[in-house]
Amino acid sequence: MTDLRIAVLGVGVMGADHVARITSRISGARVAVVNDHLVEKAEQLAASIPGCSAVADPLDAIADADVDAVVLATPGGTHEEQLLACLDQRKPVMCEKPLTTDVSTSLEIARREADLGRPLIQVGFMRRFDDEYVRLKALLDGGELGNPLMMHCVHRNPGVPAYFDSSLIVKDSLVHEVDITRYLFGEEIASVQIIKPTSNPGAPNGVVDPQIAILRTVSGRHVDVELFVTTGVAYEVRTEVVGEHGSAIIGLDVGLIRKKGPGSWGGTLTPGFRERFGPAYDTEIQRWVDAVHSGTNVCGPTAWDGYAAAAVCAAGVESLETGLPVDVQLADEVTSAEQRGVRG
Ligand code: ISE
Repeated sequence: MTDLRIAVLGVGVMGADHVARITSRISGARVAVVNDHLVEKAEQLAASIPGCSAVADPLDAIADADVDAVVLATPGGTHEEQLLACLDQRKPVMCEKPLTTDVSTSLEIARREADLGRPLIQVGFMRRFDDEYVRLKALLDGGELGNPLMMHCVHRNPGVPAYFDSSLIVKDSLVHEVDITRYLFGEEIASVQIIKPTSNPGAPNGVVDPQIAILRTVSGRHVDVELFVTTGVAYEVRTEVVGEHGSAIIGLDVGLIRKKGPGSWGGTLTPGFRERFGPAYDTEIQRWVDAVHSGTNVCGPTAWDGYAAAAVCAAGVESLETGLPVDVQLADEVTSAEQRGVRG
């Protein structure tokens, strides 16, 4: 089997991470091309990887004859054009969330891919590859908790980049709980409400943080999410499902607990999402590489999942304004896409 030749577009935080993992931990693939709007950064990175070149234009990188597949880690605003180019070139693509930055273009992308008759786009909702979430899903699917009734989630970041605003807390952070709710419960989200508690004085001026999101699924299940992205403490993602016959919780961060000195004990806090979900990203990319080799191209969240998440987040952003529950508007194809079994 010859190595899959991957172009990584955008080599900032996530892209650089993917370049490192493909180069050192993923089998059956190598980074053939890198691209970034900071051309010098891409050139420096390419120079450190055998057989890799820097291509200045992302569309040229996608069209490059020496590229078999693409990892998109560019800013969301560029995804539409780059995904369309991947579809035109029939090249499999692992797209970091968001699929695109608005609902209508996300739907357009999912429809274009469907018209081609074969999946090419996987969306980077990495939690589906995390060992704890996989075990929680298996527990629910095995029926041990009976019918799941509620889910309580905590999503805390020690801090976020300076460009973060209140709506990004919905579209960039809550989007993970949106995807995991659809994944764990296997049904769509019908409405979203965002509640605004007293703001953290440490949050940048005008940014509503924390937020509480209330999601209601089509069958009436309740999901609440505490979103707090300026805690200054640690990366904390907890998920507790409560069912008819008990409950299950993940994300307690209980690694090694050490006792030291008089009167003190404790463990280590997780600093960020790359540390918390590092093994999940490795699994996600390895399985995706294997799926591309096998010709199935997609082994996880699809373009339809990316579109559905965008639709739920759009309702969330509307609720941020009004404080009221907002119904999610979904195109009919979402259900049929799931029935075709393309959902991860
Ligand atoms: C970031 O983009 C992520 O994907 C992280 O998982 C999330 O915790 C963070 O809030 C986002 O900004």
